[in-house]
Amino acid sequence: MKKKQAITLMILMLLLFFIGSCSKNKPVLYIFNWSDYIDPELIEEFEQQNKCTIKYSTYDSNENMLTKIMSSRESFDLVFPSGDHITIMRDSNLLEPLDIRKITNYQNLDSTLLEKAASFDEGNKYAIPYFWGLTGLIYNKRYVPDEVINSRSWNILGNAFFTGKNKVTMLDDAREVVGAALIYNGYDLNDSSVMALAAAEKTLAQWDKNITQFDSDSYKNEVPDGTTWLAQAYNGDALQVIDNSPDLGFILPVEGASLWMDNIAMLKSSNNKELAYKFINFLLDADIGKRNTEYCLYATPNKAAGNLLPETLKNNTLIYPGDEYLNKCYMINALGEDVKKIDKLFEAIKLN
Ligand code: N2P
Repeated sequence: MKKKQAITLMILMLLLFFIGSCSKNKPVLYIFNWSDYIDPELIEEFEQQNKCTIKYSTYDSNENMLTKIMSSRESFDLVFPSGDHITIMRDSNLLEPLDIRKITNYQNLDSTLLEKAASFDEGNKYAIPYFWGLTGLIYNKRYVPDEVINSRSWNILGNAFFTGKNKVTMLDDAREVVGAALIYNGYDLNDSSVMALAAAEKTLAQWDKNITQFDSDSYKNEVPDGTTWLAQAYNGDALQVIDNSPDLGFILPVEGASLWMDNIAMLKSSNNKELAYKFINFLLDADIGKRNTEYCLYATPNKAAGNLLPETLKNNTLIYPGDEYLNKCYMINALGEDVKKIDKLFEAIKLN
């Protein structure tokens, strides 16, 4: 009996050792992405297909992503910066030039959008377009009457209806907040001239009377539960929560909106570039891209994936607005040193 027990124990120990060494030997891919920006099922699928582990972390702004990358000892393989941050990170020598030959699904990308991406990534060397989108306003119809929304203007943020109620939020993002005020005043959101910023400052001082916080994530819970009634929001994030609640609405303001393209980029410091290439290629697969788009509800730059989308999604003008609206929108560009003027204005508003 004792002998039997000893043998069972030995087998158990061997088994544990085997399982332990297997998972230890599994390659690990470190991914750093915006929150709510991938269908979680796809992560599991990739792990199973490639017998690897994905360590997935999220951020809520380009600025926070960059700070963490520069300061943390953790090294990531793939990040998802917006266009202006591709330029900034490329110029800081943080990005790995991509070998397109290793990305066989690259041809699925829409060539028109690749041309647009070349405006922040000359020659399409460092960035693979992931999703593009626009920023607008999400609101809860249970609390905000139609009369307040009817103007469909950015200036709803300053409506006296909200004053003293602590029910309005804006994104924690200098380019988005100052950008909305610039667009409202008829300026390009990349305009950092004294005149443009003075107009934006005046508007923001007005809006700020209603703003309770600058936060890029909480509105996704707080607008549905009524803690917040109106919030500046990324279109896809807003549509993800609206999906579950008929009380919620989202508008793209009449004056126009910010337009951004987020991208997959590989860090120069990546320790697992081969696996990172595999993950990029996986995301660019037509069917995977379609499923990811259906989950995230952002516009896909993957033409093959886009073709597979259901008509309701293809025709959703809050995801794919027509040219008439897009012509009123501005892509957030890298501004070099001038961005400091925008950051300073934003910090002053936040301190108020
Ligand atoms: C995803 C938000 C990404 C949009 N949650 C910001 N570029």
